[in-house]
Amino acid sequence: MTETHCPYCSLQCGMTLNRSGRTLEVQARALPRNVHSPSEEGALCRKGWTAAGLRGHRERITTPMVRDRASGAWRAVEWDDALDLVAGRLAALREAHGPDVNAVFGGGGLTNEKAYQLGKFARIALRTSQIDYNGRWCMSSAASAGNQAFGIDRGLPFPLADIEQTDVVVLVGSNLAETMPPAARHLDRLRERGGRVVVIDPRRTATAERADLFLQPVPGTDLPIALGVLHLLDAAGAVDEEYVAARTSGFEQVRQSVTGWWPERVERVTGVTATELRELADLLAGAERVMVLTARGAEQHSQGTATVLAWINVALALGMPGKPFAGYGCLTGQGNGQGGREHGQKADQLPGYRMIDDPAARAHVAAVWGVEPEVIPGKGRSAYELLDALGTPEGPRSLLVFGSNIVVSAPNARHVTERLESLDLLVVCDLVMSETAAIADVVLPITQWAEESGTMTNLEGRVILRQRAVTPPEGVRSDLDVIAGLAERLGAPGVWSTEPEEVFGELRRATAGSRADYGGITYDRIRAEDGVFWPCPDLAHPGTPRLFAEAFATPDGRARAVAVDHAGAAEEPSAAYPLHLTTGRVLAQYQSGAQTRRIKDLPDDGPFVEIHPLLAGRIGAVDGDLVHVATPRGEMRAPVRVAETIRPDTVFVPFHWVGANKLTNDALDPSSRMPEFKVCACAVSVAPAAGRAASQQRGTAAGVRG
Ligand SMILES: Nc1nc2c(c(=O)[nH]1)N[C@H]1C(S)=C(S)[C@@H](COP(=O)(O)OP(=O)(O)OC[C@H]3O[C@@H](n4cnc5c(=O)[nH]c(N)nc54)[C@H](O)[C@@H]3O)O[C@H]1N2
Ligand SMILES: Nc1nc2c(c(=O)[nH]1)N[C@H]1C(S)=C(S)[C@@H](COP(=O)(O)OP(=O)(O)OC[C@H]3O[C@@H](n4cnc5c(=O)[nH]c(N)nc54)[C@H](O)[C@@H]3O)O[C@H]1N2
Ligand code: SF4
Ligand SMILES: [Mo]
Repeated sequence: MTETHCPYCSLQCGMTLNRSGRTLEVQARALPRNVHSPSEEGALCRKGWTAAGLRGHRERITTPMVRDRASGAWRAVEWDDALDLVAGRLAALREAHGPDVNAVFGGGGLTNEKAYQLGKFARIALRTSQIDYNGRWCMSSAASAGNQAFGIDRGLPFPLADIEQTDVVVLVGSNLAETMPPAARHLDRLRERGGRVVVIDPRRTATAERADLFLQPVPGTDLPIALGVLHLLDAAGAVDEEYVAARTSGFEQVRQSVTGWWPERVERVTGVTATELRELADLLAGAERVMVLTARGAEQHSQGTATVLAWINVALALGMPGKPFAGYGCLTGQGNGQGGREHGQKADQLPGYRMIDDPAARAHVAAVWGVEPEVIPGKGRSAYELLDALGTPEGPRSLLVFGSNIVVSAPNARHVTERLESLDLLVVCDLVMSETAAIADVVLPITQWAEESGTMTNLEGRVILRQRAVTPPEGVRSDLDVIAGLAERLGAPGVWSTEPEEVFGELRRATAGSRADYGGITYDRIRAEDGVFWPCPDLAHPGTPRLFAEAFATPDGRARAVAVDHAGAAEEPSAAYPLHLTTGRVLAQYQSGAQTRRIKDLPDDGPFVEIHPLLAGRIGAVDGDLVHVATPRGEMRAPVRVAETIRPDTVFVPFHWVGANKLTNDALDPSSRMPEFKVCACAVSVAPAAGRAASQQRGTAAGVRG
């Protein structure tokens, strides 16, 4: 029996794994029994229950593979040969073009130990500045806003169960009933207590079903909603002036900036009526405690950072951040979405959120790594900019991918796939032949979840431990082994342990004294305490479940209210592309689907296009018809799902299958470099030939029924 956590999302639900013969049985495990938050009964979603389905799966890769470019044929090779080949080519490229010719792409699903070691590997084994990761496409706008407003980026500055104790929770662009199903019980309990739930989403989702107030805006207009709410709060005298004076800076500019956002103007821009907006403002003005939570719906925009800042301003105006059971938080997404961004996978950061261009930070980390600070390169390119530069005269010519299925999940994916194909060398470490692995030159088979140990930091900033429960399949190695094997072959300085607990020891030293200080966290403590919240500077420190009670992490201790304005989506509807396209998730699939599409106990109905009956009527489609969706960047076909729950001017496509991202826009947020996954312009029509076939079938079915 092994105590561990789910392999998927940032909730990191507790699990117990039991081996019986060849099968691995999953049980929900109560978690956490932490003195700072109410104890929670165990719960898992469908993905968690079926997580053992990849164990012994016939599609697991169990030997390194090399692909012949000319014929496309794969051949199995020995590990030593594969690592020699990769290290040799990386060294030769570096010799010929300099260290920035090699690039690394990481993931927010990697353990803290892997993320840490990967950042170190890029900087002192490859000596490249070119490393970034898929978290840039996840919560980076909230991170950038959190840093600006609070001086720190911890997704939730309080335990998740605090939701139950607030009075009003506003969910801006989160569908947590489908993306973190066990968390929905917090909404239910809040409502049982008499609290209220507000949901803002262009679709009436399973989460919206739990809402007391549901606002259904045009995609990309959460920012003006926040401006309008603040306008009304100020007009009603509902701003907590004492708090604003004592705990914030910059609020007067913010107040000025919302004077023009009267409700009728907000209605014209967002589609949310003036009445609904007033209802929201009244609800907030009358509440003792308010919690504003954003997720990808609000953040994955070219104005994502500004949107989050606008909602933080609402929370500040109400005097909430730092108050018990209130404030602002971001619901991070990936299993290690929080820890994955703290330890140096980001192009501009070193472990512990130390900035790569800060001399003191470089000196601290260099000492831990056993190198001179000058060895550490400077800032690299952000995720999309890195991919966009691949194979260009100025850009990298090799890419090592650890924990991302770029071909499916990157925006403007057709273009990105072309860039990947233009590389001299593409190496993918994965469990399965993902769509990205399939176009690589070398694929290295990696251990998974129950086959290895390591820490993860969940959406609350709680550091937890995944423990090895089973022996990995023969031929498969950990990412830590790959990193160490390549570092050694590249003659890298420093220590390259393959033992997670040893790597964690080094990570503790590297983060000591930083914002995300793990100095006092050990594997034993995590086991004994069911997780430890950072910052935790020393062994005697209890950890920090709640931030900001006394001060914010800014130099003057005040939260910064930053005035922002509405710029709109990078691409507005036009005559040729008259509708809004948005993208997102369904309960049964995870991310690019590389793992969940292969699990036989999870329903995989394939991609679909969700539209409103009015739109369906206009284009002459009925449920199940094959439709064609086009944007200026690409097109896809999939069966249509007609649903009254979506705005009539909006089309929704889940991104778990190839296709959705051929459509999406690669416009980037100026500060977070987040691509605009959540809105662009599109056109939808019934796909000519197949549409006819579908309606003929329907005719037959109707005939039979008649
Ligand atoms: N089942 C499942 N769960 C997951 C994942 C998964 O792939 N599958 N992935 C995990 C990860 S990495 C993440 S980041 C989280 C994401 O968790 P969420 O952010 O909850 O997921 P999404 O479906 O991407 O987006 C949420 C909602 O945003 C809405 N939306 C679209 N455009 C807009 C807009 O302009 N404004 C507003 N307000 N809403 C908008 C969509 O309709 C959708 O219902 O989920 C995690 N959990
Ligand atoms: N259109 C659209 N696109 C989106 C989004 C959206 O809402 N809309 N959301 C974005 C968001 S929030 C995210 S987080 C990204 C996620 O998208 P991806 O980065 O593609 O994430 P995954 O599908 O989780 O990919 C993880 C890959 O790594 C493998 N893997 C799992 N564990 C390990 C490990 O320990 N080591 C190694 N080496 N490999 C491992 C898996 O098999 C899988 O192939 O997608 C983004 N793309
Ligand atoms: S909610 Fe997330 S962590 Fe929990 S079982 Fe489902 S996928 Fe796993
Ligand atoms: Mo994500």
